[in-house]
Amino acid sequence: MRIFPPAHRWLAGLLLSAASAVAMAQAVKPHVVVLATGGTIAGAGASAANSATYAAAKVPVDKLLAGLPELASVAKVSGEQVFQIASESFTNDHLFKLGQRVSALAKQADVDGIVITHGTDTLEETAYFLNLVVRTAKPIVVVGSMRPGTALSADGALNLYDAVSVAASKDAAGKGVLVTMNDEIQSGRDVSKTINIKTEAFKSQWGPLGMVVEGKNYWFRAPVKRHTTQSEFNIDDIQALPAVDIVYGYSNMNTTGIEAYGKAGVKALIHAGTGNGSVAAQAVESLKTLRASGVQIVRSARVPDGFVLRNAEQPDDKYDWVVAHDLRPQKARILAMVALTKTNDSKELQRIFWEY
Ligand code: DAS
Repeated sequence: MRIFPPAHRWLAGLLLSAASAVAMAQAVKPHVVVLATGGTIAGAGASAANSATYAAAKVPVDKLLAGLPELASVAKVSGEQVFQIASESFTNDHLFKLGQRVSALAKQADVDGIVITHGTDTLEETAYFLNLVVRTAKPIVVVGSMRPGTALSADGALNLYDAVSVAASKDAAGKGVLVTMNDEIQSGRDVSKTINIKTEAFKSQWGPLGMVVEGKNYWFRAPVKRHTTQSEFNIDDIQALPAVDIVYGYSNMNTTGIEAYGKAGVKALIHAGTGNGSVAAQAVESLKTLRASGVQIVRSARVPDGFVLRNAEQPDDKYDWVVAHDLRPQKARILAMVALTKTNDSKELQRIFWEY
């Protein structure tokens, strides 16, 4: 048997193990699918100085991914252009189609994680919807940006890199739908856009779940509300989303909006009340009439943080109303829509609002 001299033997061993390590790494890289829907992360401005004036939903997903070669070191990435819209224009139809695509991909054995690039305006609603109806423990990460990629100090590239990195991580599994913005990993349930022009726009009153820094996740808490695999809801069982709308409470409140939504045939009305979900005296009878006609009334609050106490500002038991707990009106609307696909019993709805 030919024996290599010691030095050559060591070098040959090193080269062989390095080559096999690279081959192994490439072969076992997680496969992350990026579903692009538009938004600022796909936006373009006239000049680098335009960090807030630009057109959203312009850059296609293949260009987004080509502009981020660093992704190759994190995962095997494939892209799909699901929509190309600004997210303020999302409809239930968009939500439904996206949910069906995410659910189908999550079932594929060759898909390890899913990223959705999305406008920031309604990102929180989509993230919560997917959190409720997609039955998978695989990481699903929704990501956007506050500045277009053409701007100075654009945030989209790092946000997208973080999203793919988290979606490729085994330790991100089973934590519900996640949102990566501004180095933070947020719960899709808890997070909202709280500032309309800063890169640190996305906050949760309960804090982020963790941070992602240079492709490594640092976790500090885990969700306690039901989600994904623990959910009783499944996009595969839902045929359509019912009409649920929101009325806003304010000084000099009137009943025009409440009555108009009643005539329009909503199945539930979210009341974004002042303070702890307070309802103006002049609006109570209209809401009671709507309830009596079979419409569910859900008391949320226009005040962003805290949670609405049942039977505090209003006799919810007596009026047979539901409280939205800590959910902001736009999130309460998502949960009410999903819940109504299963039940129209107000006590069941209240259970669902406690649990999700
Ligand atoms: N119009 C916003 C949207 O598409 C742009 C953005 O911030 O993503 O949600």
